[in-house]
Amino acid sequence: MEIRSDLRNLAIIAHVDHGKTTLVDAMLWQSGTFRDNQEVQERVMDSIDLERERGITIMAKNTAVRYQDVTINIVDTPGHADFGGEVERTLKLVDGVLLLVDASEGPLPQTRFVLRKALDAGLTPILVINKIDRSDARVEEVLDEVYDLFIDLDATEEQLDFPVLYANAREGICKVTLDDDSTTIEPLFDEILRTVPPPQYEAGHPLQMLVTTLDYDDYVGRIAIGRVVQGEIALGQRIARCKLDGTFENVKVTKLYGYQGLERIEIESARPGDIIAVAGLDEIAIGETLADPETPLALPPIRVDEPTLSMVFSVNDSPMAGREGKHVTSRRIRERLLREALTNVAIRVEEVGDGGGFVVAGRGELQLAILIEMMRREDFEFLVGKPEVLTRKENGQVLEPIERLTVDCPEEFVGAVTQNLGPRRGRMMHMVNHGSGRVRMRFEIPSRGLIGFRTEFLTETKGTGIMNHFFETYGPWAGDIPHRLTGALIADRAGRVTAFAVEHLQPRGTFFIAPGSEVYEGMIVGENSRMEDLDVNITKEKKLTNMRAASADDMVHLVPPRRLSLEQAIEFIAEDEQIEVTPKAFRLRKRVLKANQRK
Ligand SMILES: Nc1nc2c(ncn2[C@@H]2O[C@H](COP(=O)(O)OP(=O)(O)OP(=O)(O)O)[C@@H](O)[C@H]2O)c(=O)[nH]1
Ligand SMILES: [Mg+2]
Repeated sequence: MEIRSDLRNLAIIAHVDHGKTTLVDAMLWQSGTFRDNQEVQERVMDSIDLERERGITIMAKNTAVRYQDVTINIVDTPGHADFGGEVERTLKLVDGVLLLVDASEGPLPQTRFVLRKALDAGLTPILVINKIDRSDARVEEVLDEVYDLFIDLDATEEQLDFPVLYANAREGICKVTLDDDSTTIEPLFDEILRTVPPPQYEAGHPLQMLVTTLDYDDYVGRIAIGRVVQGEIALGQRIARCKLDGTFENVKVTKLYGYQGLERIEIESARPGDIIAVAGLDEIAIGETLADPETPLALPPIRVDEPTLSMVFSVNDSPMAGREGKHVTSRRIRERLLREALTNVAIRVEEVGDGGGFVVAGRGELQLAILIEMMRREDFEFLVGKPEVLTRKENGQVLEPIERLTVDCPEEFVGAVTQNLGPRRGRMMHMVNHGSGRVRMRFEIPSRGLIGFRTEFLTETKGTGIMNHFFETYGPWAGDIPHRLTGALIADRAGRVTAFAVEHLQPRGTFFIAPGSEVYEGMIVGENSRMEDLDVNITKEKKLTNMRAASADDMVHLVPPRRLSLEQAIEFIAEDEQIEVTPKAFRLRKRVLKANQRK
């Protein structure tokens, strides 16, 4: 075996918000990637609009820095469980991982998920305990918890021998011991060079490159990104595309890129270990291998966990359809969804047929909500239905996805939270009271039972609770789970909402929309406090015979509407309800609009 001593490839993995993208900032700055006076945004790798708005990473991205004549390829991954597919596919690019753990929160569910994937892939870990500046940091304990986690995950002796570093990513400081006086990130770079194995390859082996990411460029078309595992690839070279169905196609490399900081730069050739992008391959897909046309050897395909949740996307047939969006036809929606399935390994799309729309399957509500949000920003208009879990049948038994849920909340709310989880079929597996006034509990719960839980949990714990969950396994169908216990308030005719009507109807429940909004028959305008649906005339005008003139006084009695976020709307809707998504708004509606056809 030969080695590339001038190269290291590593991924940064962690639970949500433990500081991955912030640490990459520090590595970019301190490796001299930016000019001193260059204006660079914080968390620069979070380059997608939605990532900046929500402060989370959605897509894994790679960058490269130079340190002491060594190129270090760094892959920043998302920490949220719904984007776990991103982590699984990018682990194919690297030989080592930086496992980041928050010095106060310690390992959390997604830490476990990503570490399990990394250990299974045989990658070499480096532990970085981050946020040591936090006043509630408990570094020693957290370190013990991480050892326990490694043991629990059956780490090998070698993997258990991981180096430990301590960091304040925000200040760009990394230390070998808690009390050394390092003021830079250098100890981290040194440890990476020492610990992460350099890429290995066989001299003279024919080309093999695994495609793990697709990108698109208006000029050069589809771009395949991945790691050269064996052999060399050069501009103009004829290569073989090993397709997923086992067939081959000969193609030519018309553009080749490498990475330097945040830029993609044109290169002439690449060698084993390099992370590169290849353009000029029209139909290339993730998981395919680019190989030598004489000896086309496909690499093992990328395996990711199956989707657990699906939603039906369909053409908007509401009375206000086509007013706010540009792309409204089934054909456009299909194209867009298929493109998503192509580039996103954790999304599946299936056509229902007969205009019934498309079943879009993913890892969770957030992942699907992000897709909906992206499409609406691209001027799409469509309907989505209630999320449903994907069940399986084994030996005649129906199985459903079961998640591991971790809840952390003040002691006083433990009763309320466990009571809420009962009917949702949550089973408590573990409970620790750190003695700090907060309690941490672990449950096993069907994915179904989690729909709508987050909102209720935050209300119950007055916003102080923290919860995390991720898919664990398929288990026997747990039985009925009640969804929403309330009915909907539904507009019984088209028109504009009046303050007069809202004032008289508001004792019935909570409204989602304000006076002046346009409504149509069958549109959901609020939540009934009772179990059944209620059709209401929300457009009623004050009778002219009523002599008292409308005054500002009338407005004072209106309770402000409860504006649902997209995620809340997804949690709220029942089976016979849909969300109408447009670039300007989302409206809730009954699937059957006419009141007399609904009963
Ligand atoms: N106090 C403190 N805060 C930090 C530190 N590192 C990061 N943060 C903060 O933690 C928050 C999350 O940081 P990110 O870098 O976005 O975390 P992430 O792991 O990339 O998050 P996801 O990609 O969404 O999983 C931000 O508000 C950071 O400013 C640190 O060392 N100390
Ligand atoms: Mg991030």
